[in-house]
Amino acid sequence: MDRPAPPAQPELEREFSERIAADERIEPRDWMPDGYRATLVRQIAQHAHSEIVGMQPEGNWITRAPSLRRKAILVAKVQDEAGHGLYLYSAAETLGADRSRLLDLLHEGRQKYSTIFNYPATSWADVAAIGWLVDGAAIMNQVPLTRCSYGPYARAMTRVCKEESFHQRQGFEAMSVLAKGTSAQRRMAQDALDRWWWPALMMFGPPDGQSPNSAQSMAWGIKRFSNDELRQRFVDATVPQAEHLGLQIPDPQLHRDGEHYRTGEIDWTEFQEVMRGNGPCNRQRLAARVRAHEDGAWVREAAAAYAEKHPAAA
Ligand code: FAQ
Repeated sequence: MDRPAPPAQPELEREFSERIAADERIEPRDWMPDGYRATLVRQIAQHAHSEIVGMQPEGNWITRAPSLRRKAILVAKVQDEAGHGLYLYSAAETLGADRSRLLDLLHEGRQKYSTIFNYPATSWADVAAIGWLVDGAAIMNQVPLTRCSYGPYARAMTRVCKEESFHQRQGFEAMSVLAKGTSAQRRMAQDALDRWWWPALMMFGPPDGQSPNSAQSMAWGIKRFSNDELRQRFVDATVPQAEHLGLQIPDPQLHRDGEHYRTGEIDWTEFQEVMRGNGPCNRQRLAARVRAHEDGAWVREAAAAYAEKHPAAA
């Protein structure tokens, strides 16, 4: 018996557009335009790379955490970040991407990771600031992604956001201990805020007029809010937290405007430079990542050999 002919391309495109308009989830076996698939692979890969490179600034402090309790929390947080990378690489695989190819692209500097992880964590207060500001910015950006039109990415984000919100709270708590501590501790906390504030604002990406991917990503229901909208939400949520801590946001132009706080101009030249590989730690971060990958080769080989011998357990 002859099989019915598959629907023609225009029909598939119309069906896809109708499903997006109806806010339905697109799943891996569904038809999707090539551009939609490529955009998701680009964003999810960049996000996964950010999680695993993002382990480095805080990971460097595990051996120097000020107490056993802080060390246990930090180990768990850094491990969570590795886990987030794994969910995200798996989500990219559902789109047909090859995980080892994505890692090669990262290691060759051909795929991006977040600019924020190219700044150094030079004191314990930086670990607190990363939790408070970097995880805070990450949640602001990622909560809307739980409603992303692509099912596997949205579901990964639901789990990631639960963990990130714990990370943010532990960062704020660690920051408040320093802010309420000795004058030296308060200085450390302020210094960390001074150095992480502007890079955290840059995490949301270029301003709306200079964000080439936003319009299409929003039309496809991948992004739900623009870069500037999310950045503004982060500023509005974080300024009162800094006031509560008794810390000063390092921006003389910061002012209240109705229900919002308006910041001074972000240095977009710095953002572009860091994105081009010229940030304070780009080379160091990539070299550490490549080294970790090479050092882990025996683990991948052992896992593959075990899976071959014991297919049921794989
Ligand atoms: N860094 O047109 P748009 C975390 C690139 S996870 C580097 O606006 P789009 C957890 C962008 O890729 C942090 N590159 O792009 C954690 C594009 O380049 P391309 C990561 C950036 O995609 C916490 C070009 O600029 N989160 O922190 C950045 O529509 C603590 C033009 O920009 C995610 O990845 C940047 N900051 O919007 C871990 C969330 N911004 O590819 C450890 C998911 C932009 O055209 C410790 N991603 N670019 O060559 C997103 O929501 C989006 O991809 C944006 C960018 C909003 C980041």
